[in-house]
Amino acid sequence: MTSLAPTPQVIEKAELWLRMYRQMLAIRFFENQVNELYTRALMPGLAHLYIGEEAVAVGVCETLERTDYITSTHRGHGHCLAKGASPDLMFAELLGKKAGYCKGKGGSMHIADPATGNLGANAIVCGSAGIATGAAFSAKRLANGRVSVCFIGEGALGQGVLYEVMNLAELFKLPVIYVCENNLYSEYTHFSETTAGDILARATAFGLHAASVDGQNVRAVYEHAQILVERARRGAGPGFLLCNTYRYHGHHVGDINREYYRSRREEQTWKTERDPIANFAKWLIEQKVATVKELDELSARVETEMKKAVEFAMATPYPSPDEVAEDVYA
Ligand SMILES: Cc1ncc(C[n+]2csc(CCOP(=O)(O)OP(=O)(O)O)c2C)c(N)n1
Repeated sequence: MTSLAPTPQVIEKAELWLRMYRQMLAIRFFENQVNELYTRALMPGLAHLYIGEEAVAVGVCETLERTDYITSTHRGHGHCLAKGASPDLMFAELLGKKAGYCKGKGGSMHIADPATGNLGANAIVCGSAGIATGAAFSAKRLANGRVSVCFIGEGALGQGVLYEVMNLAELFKLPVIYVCENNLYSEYTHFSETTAGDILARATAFGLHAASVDGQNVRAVYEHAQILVERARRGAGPGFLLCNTYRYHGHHVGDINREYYRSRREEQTWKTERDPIANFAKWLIEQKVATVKELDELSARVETEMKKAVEFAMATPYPSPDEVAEDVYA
C-alpha cells in the first residue's frame, strides 16, 4: 500500500506540532514526578495535578508571546511550564528550596515567573481574575500590544468577581481571554450540581466573544485560542474559551479514594479513549510528522530531563532560617 505524503499545511506546521507535543509530555512527566515526590513524603504540603488537561495549557500558551501575561490557579504547574518556566526552579519551589521561584516560601500554589509573563498561580478560586484583567487594563493603557490570559476552573463560575471583571473587560475592550477549564469536578462535586444554565451564555451576556472547544484536542484548542488572542490583540475586546477536559488524578495528590464521587470506569474511559497526548501522537504519526520511534525517543528524553530537574532540586539548599521574614508580606 502506498502511503500518502503529508499535506503542505501539515509540513508548514510540523515544528509547531512537535513543540506542542514535547510541551505536553513535559507537563505529564513533571506531574508524574510531583506525584512520586508526594507519595515518597519528599515534598512538603500537597499539589493539584494537571495530568489529563495538558492540551489546554499548551494549546493556549502556544498562541502567546513571551511578554504576554497569564494568571493561573491552584492547579497551575501546566500553565507555568507551558508559558516557559524552568522545571528546575519549579521543583526547587515545590521542595521549599532557596533556588525556587519564590525562594521556597510559596510552594505549588504560588509560583509566579515575571520573566515569562506568569503573574502567578492562586490558591483562591477565581482569585486571579482581577489580576489578569488589571494586567490587560495596563496593556491597553500602555498600548504595548500585550494580551492577558486568565486560566480558571469551572468552579470559578460560582465567584461573583468573574462577572464584575467580564463586564469591565467588555466595556473597556480589554485584551483579556478567560480560559475556563471544565474538568467536570470542583473538588468532589460534579459541575452539573453547582452550575445552572449555559456556561457560554454567561460570557456572551456581557458581549464577550465566546467559544467552546474539546480540551483534549491540542490543535483545536490552539486554533480557537489563536482567534481569541488575535482579536484581543487588535483591540476587538475580550474573549472566553470553554475547554472541556478531565483531570486524571484526584482533586489533590492525597485524594486517592474517589469512587464515592466518580467511577473508576469513567476515569478509565477518559484515559484510554480521550488522552490528549496519545491521540495527538497518533495524529502526528498518521500525518507523517514523526515516526513511532522518534516520538518514543522524544518521550524518553523529556522524562530524563524531568528526573534531572528533580535531582537538581533535591541537591540545592534550603533557605537559611534567618531569611524567614525576607520577601514575605503580611
Ligand atoms: C474562594 C475559595 N473557595 C473555596 C476554595 C476551596 N477550593 C480549592 S480548589 C476548589 C475547587 C475548584 O474547582 P475548579 O475551579 O473547578 O478547579 P479544579 O480544581 O477542578 O481544577 C475549591 C472549592 C478556595 N480555595 N477558594
